[in-house]
Amino acid sequence: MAIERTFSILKPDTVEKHKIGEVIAMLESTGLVPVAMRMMHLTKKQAEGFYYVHKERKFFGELVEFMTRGPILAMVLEGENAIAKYREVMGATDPSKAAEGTVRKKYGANVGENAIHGSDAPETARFEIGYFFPGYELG
Ligand code: 3AN
Repeated sequence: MAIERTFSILKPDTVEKHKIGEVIAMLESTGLVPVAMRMMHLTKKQAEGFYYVHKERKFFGELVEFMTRGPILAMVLEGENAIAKYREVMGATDPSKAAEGTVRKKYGANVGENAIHGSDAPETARFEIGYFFPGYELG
């Protein structure tokens, strides 16, 4: 299996609840290593650009409002099979359907406020990492 990089956001709800450390510990315990981090408060325009694939969905406005209500922690995670492994540790989009031991099961409130974001495929990871991190910051 290959070493991959994936993109992660600890969403405003996780930051507000002071669970950054606990969530990162969960990720590190599965072998996902943070190689870049940036804490920032997204503007409306930045959040809309990041989630442009969802712009026609009925929850788009709600999603942008949530993602801009407070700071987030954006990260690049590296590890073996990182994209799939990270999706597994994140858990299902709806925390009530997420498996035991996943981040969303433990920290997600509902399908909107679900604690964490992660890339779902290699192309998405490339776009999302590039959206937040210039190449010169990554080894
Ligand atoms: P995932 O984050 O698990 O890849 P997506 O890509 O289907 O899920 O959705 C992107 C984000 O949009 C989710 N993380 C969630 O915050 C939000 N979202 C998805 N479905 C809903 C919904 N029905 N109502 C509100 N927000 C939603």
